[in-house]
Amino acid sequence: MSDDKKVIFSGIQPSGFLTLGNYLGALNNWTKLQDEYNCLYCIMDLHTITVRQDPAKFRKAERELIMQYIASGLDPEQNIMYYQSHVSQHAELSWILGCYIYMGELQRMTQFKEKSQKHSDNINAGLFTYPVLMAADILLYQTDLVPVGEDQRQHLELAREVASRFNKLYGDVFKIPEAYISKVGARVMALQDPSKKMSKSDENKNNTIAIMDPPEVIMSKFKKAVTDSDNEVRYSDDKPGVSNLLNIYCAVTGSTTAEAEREFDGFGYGDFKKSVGEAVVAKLEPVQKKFMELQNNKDYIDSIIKNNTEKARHLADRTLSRVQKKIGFMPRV
Ligand code: AQP
Repeated sequence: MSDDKKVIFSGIQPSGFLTLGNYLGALNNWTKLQDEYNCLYCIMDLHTITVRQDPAKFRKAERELIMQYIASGLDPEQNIMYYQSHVSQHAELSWILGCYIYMGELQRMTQFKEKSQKHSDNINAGLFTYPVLMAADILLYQTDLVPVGEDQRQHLELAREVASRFNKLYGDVFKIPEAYISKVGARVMALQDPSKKMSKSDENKNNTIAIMDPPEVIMSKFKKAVTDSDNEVRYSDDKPGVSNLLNIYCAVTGSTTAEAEREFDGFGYGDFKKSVGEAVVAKLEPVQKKFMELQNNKDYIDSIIKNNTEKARHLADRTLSRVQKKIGFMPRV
C-alpha cells in the first residue's frame, strides 16, 4: 500500500448473489477508486451470521463473492480483498471496543430495531453488537474514508465516536474516519415495490436483478416491473417505479436524468422498460463473462485469497498490537 494515498474500507456480506443494487451502489463505484486510493474490500462473513445461514449455501456465496468482486473490475493486485473471518484481528478489536461503547449507544441504533423486527425469531447478541464489529472493521486499517449508504451512517458515527473516546484516553491510536459520498449515488429500489431497496435476501425474486441473471431473465423481470397508469416517462417523487427505472438507466449508461427523459419522450412503458432491460444486459455482459472464466480457475482465486489475506493481517496487526499495548495487556513473547 502506498503511504501517500488515503485508505478506503468497505465490504459486502456474502448473503447471496449480488444484486444490481449492490453493483450500482457499491462495486461499480469502487472500481473507480482503485487508482486514487488504497482500498480494502472485505467479504463481511462475520456480520452475515447475525442471520442464520445454511452452511453449504453460505460457503458457495463466500466463494462466489470474491469472484464477483474481480469480475466487476476490482483488481486483486491493487485492492486488498479478503474474508473477514480470516483476519482474526477484527473479532479481537471488536471485543476491546465493546468495552468502550455503551449499551445506550447501541440501543439507539435504528438498524438493530429494524433488523430485530425482520428477524424476530432470532434476535441474537451479534445483531445488537453489529456496530461494534463494524467500528473494529474500519478502525483496524486506519481508514480515512468509508463509502456508506444512508442506512450505515449512524454506525459510522459510532465508529468515529469510539475512536475519539479511545484516542482521548490513550493518545492518537486511531484515525477518525469520514464518510465517502460517491459522485454517482444510485439507490436501486425493488422492481415490484419501489418503496423498499433492492436486497439480495428478498424472497420475491422479481424484485431483484441478480448480476448473474441470464439476459432473458433480466428482460422478463424488467417487463414485469411496476410503473403507474399515466404512461409518461418522467422523474418524479410521485412516480417511484418509473423514477427507479430511470435511475437504473442513468447509472448504467452514464446519461443524466434530463437526457434520459428526452430520449424516452413519447415512449410507452413497454418500450421504455425494454430499453432499460437491454442497457442492463449490455452493462452486465462483460461481468458475467469474466465470472464464468474465473469459475474455472480455482488455483488463481486461491492464490489471490492467500496473498490478500496476508496483506490484510499485516496491516490489522499493526493497529491491534498498538491498541493492546496502550491498554496495558501483557506484551506477547
Ligand atoms: N438497493 C441498493 N441500492 C444501492 N446500493 C445498495 N447496496 C445494497 N443494496 C443496495 C450497497 O451494497 C453494499 C453492501 O451491502 P451488504 O450486502 O453488505 O448489505 P445490505 O446493504 O444489507 O445489502 P442487501 O443486498 O440488502 O443484503 P441483505 O439482503 O443480505 O440485507 C453497501 O455499500 C450498500 O450500500
